[in-house]
Amino acid sequence: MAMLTFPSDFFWGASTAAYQIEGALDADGRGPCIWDRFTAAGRIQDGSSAAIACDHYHRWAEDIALIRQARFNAYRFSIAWPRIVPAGTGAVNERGLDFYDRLVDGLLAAGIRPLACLYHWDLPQPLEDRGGWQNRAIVAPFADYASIMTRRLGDRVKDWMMLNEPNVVAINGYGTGDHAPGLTLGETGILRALHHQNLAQGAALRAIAAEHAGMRLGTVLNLQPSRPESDRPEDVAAAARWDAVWNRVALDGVLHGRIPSLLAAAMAPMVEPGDEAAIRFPIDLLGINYYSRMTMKHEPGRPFAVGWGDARCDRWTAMAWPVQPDGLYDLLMSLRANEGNPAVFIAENGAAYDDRVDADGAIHDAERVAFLKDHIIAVGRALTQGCNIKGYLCWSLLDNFEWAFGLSKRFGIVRVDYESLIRTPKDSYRFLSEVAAANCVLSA
Ligand code: IFM
Repeated sequence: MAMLTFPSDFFWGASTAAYQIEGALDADGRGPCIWDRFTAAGRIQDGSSAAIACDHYHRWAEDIALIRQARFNAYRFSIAWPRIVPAGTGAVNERGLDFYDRLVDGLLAAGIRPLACLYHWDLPQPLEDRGGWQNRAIVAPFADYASIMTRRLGDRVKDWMMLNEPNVVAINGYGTGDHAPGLTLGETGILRALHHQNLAQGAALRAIAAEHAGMRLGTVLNLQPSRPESDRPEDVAAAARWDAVWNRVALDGVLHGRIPSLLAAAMAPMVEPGDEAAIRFPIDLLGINYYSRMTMKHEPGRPFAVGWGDARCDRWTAMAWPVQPDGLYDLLMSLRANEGNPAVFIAENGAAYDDRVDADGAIHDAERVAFLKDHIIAVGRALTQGCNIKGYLCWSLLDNFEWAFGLSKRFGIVRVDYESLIRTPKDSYRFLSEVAAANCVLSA
């Protein structure tokens, strides 16, 4: 047994996203977003919606108490763009801003560092009606929204993340169509959505930096190492191409202002002179979402001719994702070796399981405890190797609306009963709370 101790300024906590927990979709002047439309079109697998979700919009104080009682010192939340600029451009909704004022004041009063994320997938529908992330004209509205938020909360919120998982927005929203807005535009649509997010992010970062000093600015990417299923040259090529799409467009964009060479030809029609400089920005903090590795194989007929391979793993989550904590270690080490060891934090890491509620109401989610522990150990090992890791936030504080899966997949360390809205901390909540309080973990 060895004890892995974390740096004294390491932060611990949980992440959430507005659309997945807030509910109150019609409250206080909020405008429609693409996920409202997608849900109304019957695209959610279990037929549920986020209309109430965890009702966090009304129960935020109770949720802050849960974070405080867990002895977490950090919390990442996202801001719902349609609450702030309901039409996507133009009038600002004061009552939307008031909600995030209350939330931030509550977090600070509880001694919790707020990390705000500007875009976690709830695009105002009027912007989608004008092409959404396919339309380069989205850059200015996003930068304006970033300025509105940082002017309002910047005296209290010092950590600002621009985007969450731009690759999923592009691939699932505009490629496979299983996320809002549900479009199937193939490779070109995927790459265009990625490039326009990069541009919007660059413009937002510059707008904030021009007005505020002393903020930690960053973004959140789900970097997942991509491996070939076999040594066959076509699988090796497929994994490399997927790495370029999934990881490198976003990572190389912000860190280096570079379009991956493998995609240069495909992206040439959408890249204008000056774009490479515009997407690069010296961020202070890179959020990493990690769930598993990706095993890829050549599959003609798919976008990029890449399909899923066989992961060969003996542990799986309820999302059918393999449990591979060593992939997180490898990823952190590769950022150290190849990217100049940037300051990073784990912005999401967690697992859905089919939790069982015992007769006494307890949820002994041993698999989730093991998942979190193994990944925290991977983070600790990477720290001992000199990786520049600042914090660990699990996904997620609460069971919530898991996008196209609706309410059927539970990622929370706190169970939410969607009838009564009662919150019940699971064993994983207690585990993470102990790790946070001790600032160390026992590694087998
Ligand atoms: O729920 C999502 C989150 O919104 C983005 N990252 C992955 C999570 C689990 O699928």
